[in-house]
Amino acid sequence: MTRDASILFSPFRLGDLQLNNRLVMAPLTRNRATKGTDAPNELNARYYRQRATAGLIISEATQISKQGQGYLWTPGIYSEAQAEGWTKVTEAVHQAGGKIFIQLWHVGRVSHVSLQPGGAKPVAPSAITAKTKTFIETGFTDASEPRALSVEDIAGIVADYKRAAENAKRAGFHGIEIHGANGYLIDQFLKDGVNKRTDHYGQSIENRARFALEVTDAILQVWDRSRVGIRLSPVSPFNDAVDSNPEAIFFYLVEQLSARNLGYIHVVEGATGGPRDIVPFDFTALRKAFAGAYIANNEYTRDLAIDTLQQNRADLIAFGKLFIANPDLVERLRRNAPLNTPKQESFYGGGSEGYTDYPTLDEAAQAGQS
Ligand code: 8OZ
Repeated sequence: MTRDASILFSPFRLGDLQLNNRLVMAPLTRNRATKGTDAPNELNARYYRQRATAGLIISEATQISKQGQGYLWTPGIYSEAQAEGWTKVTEAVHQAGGKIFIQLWHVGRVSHVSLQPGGAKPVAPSAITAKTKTFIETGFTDASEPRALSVEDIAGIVADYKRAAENAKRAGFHGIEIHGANGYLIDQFLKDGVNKRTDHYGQSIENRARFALEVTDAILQVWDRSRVGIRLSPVSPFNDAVDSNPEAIFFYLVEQLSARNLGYIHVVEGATGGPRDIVPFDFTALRKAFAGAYIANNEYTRDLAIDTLQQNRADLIAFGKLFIANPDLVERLRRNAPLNTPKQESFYGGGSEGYTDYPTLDEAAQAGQS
């Protein structure tokens, strides 16, 4: 098949929502919320507005509760100040003609006592410490030992998701993405390397998927099904979350989500931010098992995005690092123009540098002339 870039810029209908193109801004942790309140601010609004030509923006991961936080200065959506801060962001994106979903996040065991309410232990399906790092006042540090959740605790967290979903509606988002990927709480329940529970949340596939589906169902009480998606990373070992048989658990989960007519699944294909072929997994079959839209992610290039859409292996393609470095990524891909290089050292924390100062093509051309 001849490669034809026009498919990248064709509109897509996600339920009743018309997306202007097939290019999604992936959720990206940037650690630049307001210190003290973890509320989004004007700088964050500017950053998202700059990227509003994406067909859909997924917000950075946003904690549903203080307990759900695992890194410093990530935004929340559980307080009034946070909901007001997000309203500034959504208004900026709407004014620029964009669409934005919020990614709802509970980190589970990927946290540190210094970030937890009252210095408590982080929570997890089982009391097993994650071999991973988190980010606190003194820099990167080992995740703390967690405590295992009780059944009552789990019900409380599901209620926190629902309240966060209500707050997100008031804050003007177009929809919700549930963060079910990358070794955070939902993924910790799904994967048998982490979940060692012996109650009805552990062992069998149905039991390990229960928490993900309870969270989904709570959010579907607040939002129309076409406005809700979930991000999954079936084979990613990120944050020390692995499963002995990813196809079994993830096909079951996706069939259950399909039966609920969820709007989309957003799949990290391979190791998060790393090799796409780390473990054999039939992502095309996963897509076929799901009735809604499929957003593909992980190390996509322009060519791979075109090929994947042309071969009908995805509906939408999410770009992470390329959207950090290129506010006008859509225009650059349209013109097949050179891309700015992402600066890793300014990904997490800081101010406008490496955040809102990446030039557009037009800005770069003007700077070149002067
Ligand atoms: C990088 C640093 C901190 C958090 C994810 C939310 O991987 C994250 C994250 C990524 O989903």
